[in-house]
Amino acid sequence: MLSKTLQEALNKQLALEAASSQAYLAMHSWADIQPGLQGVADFFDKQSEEERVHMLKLLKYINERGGFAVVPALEQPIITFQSLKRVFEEFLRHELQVSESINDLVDMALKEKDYATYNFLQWYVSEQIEEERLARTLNDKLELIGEDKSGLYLFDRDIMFYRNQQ
Ligand code: OFO
Repeated sequence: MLSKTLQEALNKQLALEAASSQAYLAMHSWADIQPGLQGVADFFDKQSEEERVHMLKLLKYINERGGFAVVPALEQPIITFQSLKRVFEEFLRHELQVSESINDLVDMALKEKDYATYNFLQWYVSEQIEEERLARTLNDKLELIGEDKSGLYLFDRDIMFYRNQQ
């Protein structure tokens, strides 16, 4: 049975995963209406779906352990961006925030000696390593490309390839 504190903390994480899904859906929509960014649009569509899966995993786990998973209210994420670079900076910032929150949860589970939750969270720990690496790689690439149009063309063309490599 989950403690009240852990239940609340896991529900906060559930809300953060839902917020990630919304944030990436907004990035998808922004990219979708920019000329030539279909690859980026598809990338964020997939990222958004994946975050929903992360949220659902938490929902199932909280309920399975005798808690009550709370579906959060939707907040509007950032919907418009000055540049592609800003989108990916925001993507990295978001993933770093998620990693920090997962680490705090792991810490809490250990302190409470809730090894089932500790074990459950390991999946998220590994996932965050991959997500952070992907976000950093893409930011580095954009830094190199700068304003170079052919570089941006290749970035958009190959982005799904980088994602599938993770
Ligand atoms: Fe990438 O945020 Fe979920 O775990």
